[in-house]
This record gives sequence, C-alpha cells and structure tokens, in this order.
Amino acid sequence: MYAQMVKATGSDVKSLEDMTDEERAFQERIDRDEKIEPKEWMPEGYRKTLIRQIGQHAHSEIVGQLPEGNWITRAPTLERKAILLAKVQDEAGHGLYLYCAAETLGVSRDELTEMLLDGRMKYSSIFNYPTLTWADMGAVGWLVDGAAIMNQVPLQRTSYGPYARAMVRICKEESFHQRQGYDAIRKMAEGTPAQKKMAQDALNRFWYPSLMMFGPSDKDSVHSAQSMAWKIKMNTNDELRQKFVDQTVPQAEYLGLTVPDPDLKWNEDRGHYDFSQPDWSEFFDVLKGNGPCNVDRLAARNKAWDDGRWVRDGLMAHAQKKSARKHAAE
Ligand code: FAQ
Repeated sequence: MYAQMVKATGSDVKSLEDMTDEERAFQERIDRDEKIEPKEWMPEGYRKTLIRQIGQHAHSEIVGQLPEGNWITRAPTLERKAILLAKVQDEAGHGLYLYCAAETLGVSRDELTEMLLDGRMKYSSIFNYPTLTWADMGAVGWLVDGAAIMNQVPLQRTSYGPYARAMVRICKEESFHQRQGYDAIRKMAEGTPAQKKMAQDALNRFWYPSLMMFGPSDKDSVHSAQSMAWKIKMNTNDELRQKFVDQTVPQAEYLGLTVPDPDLKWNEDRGHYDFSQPDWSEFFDVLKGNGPCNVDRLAARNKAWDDGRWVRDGLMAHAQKKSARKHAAE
C-alpha cells in the first residue's frame, strides 16, 4: 500500500528501507489505519505538516467569517439573518476546535495567531475575494462550503486522532451550511429576472476561486505525496477538484444557472466532466498577498487581535490570581 503510494505520486518520499526503525514502525501503524495520538512518537516532519495544515485550516475558518459577516446586518429577512448568524458562529467554533487540535502538537493558539497576523501562515485563498451582493451568501454556502466538505469528509479518516475527531463535528455543521447556501441561491435563481441575474453573477465570480480551494494541480503540489503517505491528506488536490465539479454541475443545471466554463462537458469515456483549470497565476498571486481583499482581511484580524488584548490580559490576570489563591490555601 505504502510502496504503491510512493510509486503513484512519483515523489521523493522515503522508502520503507531508508527509514529508521522508529520511522518504519510509525509508517506501518499508519498503513494499518491506526490513529496517532498526541503523546505518541511521530516524525518531526509529520508534526510540522500537521501544524501547518491544521493551523491554516483553523485560520481559514476564522478569516472565513469576514466575507459572510459583511452581510449579517443586510440580510433580506429575519429568518435569513438568523441562519447566517448561526453559520458564521459555527465557523468560529470550527476554528476553535482546530486550534485545540493543533495545540496537542505543541504549539499555542497565540503562536498560531501571531503567525497568521504577520503573514508566516496562510489561510484559504477563497476568502480574499469580496462578497458584493446578497446572492454571494448563497454562492459561498453552496460552492465554498461545498468545496470545504468535499475536502473535509475524507479528513475524518486522517491519521492524527484529534484532527480526525474535530472533522466529524465540523462536517456535520458544514453540511447544514452548504444546504442553507443552496437554498438561498435557489430562491434567487427562481426569483425575478434581476434576482436570477444576481445569482448567475455570483456563480460567475465564485466558480474558479472555489476550484482553487483544492490547491494547485497535482504536478505543482509540494506536500501531497508525503501528506498522503502519512494519511494527513486522503486524496490529491485534482481528485477532489474533479469530484467537486462532478457534484456541482448538475446542481447548477437544476437551478437553471450556467457554469462559466465554455469547455465544460460530460466525458462519457472518463465518466467525469471535462472542465477548464482556473487561472493558476491568479491563484499564486493571491497567495502572495495580491488578491482583492488580502490587505483588508489581515487588517481586520490584526484589529480584532489588538482590540481584544485587554480581554485576554484580564482573563490571564484572573486565572493567575485564582491559582495563587489556590496555592496559598494548600
Ligand atoms: N489557499 O502542496 P500543496 C472552509 C498552499 S475551510 C491558500 O497542495 P497542501 C470552511 C499550501 O498551503 C477551507 N493556500 O499544499 C469555511 C502550500 O503552501 P505552504 C480550508 C493554499 O497543504 C467555508 C502550497 O499552496 N480548508 O472553507 C491553497 O498539501 C465558508 C502548495 O500546495 C482546509 O484548510 C489555498 N486554497 O494542500 C469557512 C482543509 N491551496 O503551506 C467559512 C485542510 C494550497 O507550503 C466560510 N487543508 N495552498 O506555504 C488541506 O486539505 C490542504 O492543506 C490543501 C492544500 C488541500 C488546502
């Protein structure tokens, strides 16, 4: 199984023969689908890769609140406002479970946050695109949460126990998010011609950025081979992107909307849709900080961190006082 993986990805992942006894025993546990738990031995690269991936994932959930938070005060009905509020709160919760999972690897939430704020850590490229109309709330739920679930359902089987367990609850909530998004955009697509136009415009703007969420094509993915050998990732970026396209195109057809890809067509032989790749130079540019909203997103997170300092200091002072009292009484 492991040997097959190394061959399939053609990577420079260490072969079993080149591993130390400890590394080999670890890899064999992974191959047997055993979960790795926080206090157990793990290769340093495994720990670092998990911190990077879980940390970035957590940051994405937190930064991901901003595009939708933008519309809470302008939701068209009380019901839509309540749903959107609940969804955005859920994303905060996802961030917190994931920070907790990352903390079990020996990094603190404060350290992770500082790495986000000074640009050493990334968050998902998708959140650097603006949400211009109410229809974008439907498109984000439908496409962005849809892409997130496609990636996260397999991660429930990832090899690191705390990450896999966090994903179980997150996936349940993401599924509600996807459905509320689809319902919101369906309402627009079935509405007046102006509303349908807004829904189409949202699909036009979010289609390719959603495809980018799965990461660069397999030939440009730096981490996939090793991450798959360690079962930190369960599928390649291209596999998940294809699954997402296959699932989403019939949903767009049902809505009477057009996916903005003239080359999109069902390929009978492959049993999949053929589709155009996103503009990868745009993706790498967004990663470098040059997307439409990168500056605003980081400014908003930095402001929240600075404005919240007095709360963190107050909580810390309270905790220290409580622990000093406890020690004095002992
Ligand atoms: N954005 O070698 P690979 C959500 C970077 S949650 C930014 O293929 P990897 C919920 C990558 O870090 C969405 N950077 O990397 C929600 C690496 O750079 P590095 C987040 C990206 O890690 C919905 C470089 O490119 N989900 O949306 C992106 O093996 C609605 C090379 O790439 C997760 O994080 C990108 N899209 O595969 C919230 C899921 N793609 O670090 C609110 C867990 C790649 O060496 C509202 N993560 N890069 O400097 C994963 O599955 C993986 O990390 C991938 C990337 C698939 C994202």
